[in-house]
Amino acid sequence: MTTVQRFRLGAGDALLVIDMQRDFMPGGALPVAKSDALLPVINACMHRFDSKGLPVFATRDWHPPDHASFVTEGGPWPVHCVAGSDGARFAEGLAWPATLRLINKGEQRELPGYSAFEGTQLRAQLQRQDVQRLFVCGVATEYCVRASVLDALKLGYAVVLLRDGVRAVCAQDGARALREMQQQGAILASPEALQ
Ligand code: VGL
Ligand code: ZN
Repeated sequence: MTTVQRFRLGAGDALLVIDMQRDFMPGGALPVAKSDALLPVINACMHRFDSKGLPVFATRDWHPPDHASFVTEGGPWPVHCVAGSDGARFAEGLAWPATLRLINKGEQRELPGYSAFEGTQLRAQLQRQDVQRLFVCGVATEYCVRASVLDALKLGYAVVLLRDGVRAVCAQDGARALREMQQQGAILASPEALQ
């Protein structure tokens, strides 16, 4: 028998939504398969946090046009999420809370910018709000979700990864990243387990 772990949300908890932008949706410049299926799951999670007065953070991949990760610059990725472009806009259909805290990342040309903590004010903002536990969802599991989760764990945050709230570019790499994050201390939870 498996026991379903439930999470009672309260002070010290925050939701972190990673890179739910058009370029990562089906049809975008760097599509993540079935990432649009995350929209209702993430909307439900955002509503749950917001209705309890708990903070919701959202990251945007927000690159300069000559970012070093682009194929045009010798990097691995198609040009994506150029700051201010259509592809960098949030996916249609997300019900953001009025109090959404926005974090731009990947703004420095030479840095990969996978992690929500790299070159951003996220940690300072979390400290200001006394956040100790982060619930994480978004894309892509094996890149920006992974890097953000591993950094959060290193910084001492408890991390709950929302199953069905994340999608990978490559399913196999995504599964490996999930195992790695769990090994490093992240807990995998179903969004329905949030109370
Ligand atoms: C991402 C590849 C390049 C992500 C961002 O959001 O996971 N992946 N830039
Ligand atoms: Zn990127």
